[in-house]
Amino acid sequence: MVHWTAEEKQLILNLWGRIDVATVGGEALCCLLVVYPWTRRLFRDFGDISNAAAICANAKIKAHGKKVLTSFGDAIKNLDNVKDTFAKLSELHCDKLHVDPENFRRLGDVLITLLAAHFGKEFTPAYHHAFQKLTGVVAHALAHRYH
Ligand code: HEG
Repeated sequence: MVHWTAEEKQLILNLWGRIDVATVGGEALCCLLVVYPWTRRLFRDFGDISNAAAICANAKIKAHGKKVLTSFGDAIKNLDNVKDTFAKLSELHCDKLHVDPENFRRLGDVLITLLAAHFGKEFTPAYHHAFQKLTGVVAHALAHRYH
């Protein structure tokens, strides 16, 4: 089981409380689909996702990005029990959607890149470490059904 220090928890809660999940969520999903084009396959029925401009202007993509990041927020509320928190979501992503678990990691990396860009100097190595750990835990929990 993952152990969180009080400092790590505090860093995560602090930063999370200051982001707009709709904006960052939309940007994160947009970046994922632009940088890793094969992930677009899963979003074929979301309308026009044929190029970067279309993807980032697509309201369904934005709404879904918000949903994904809101769900990250649920993990943050349950840091000591992310596996159970994501049990149903893991079933959905693994059994039904067949998402390649590498993509959970990729989304986590995209998210960290966006946070670093947004917070600049404030995104110290301590924040980086805490968020690296968080995205790893989330990816691991979502991929649980594959293990
Ligand atoms: Mg997933 C649905 C969360 C990564 C593709 N994702 C969902 C839903 C949530 C969620 C909360 C809605 C579930 C529901 O309707 O009951 N996703 C989530 C998280 C992460 C993630 C927290 C974190 C890494 N998802 C992810 C990745 C892909 C993906 C990397 C694909 C590359 N998700 C995906 C698809 C759906 C969801 C295709 C269904 C969308 C739809 O048709 O509405």
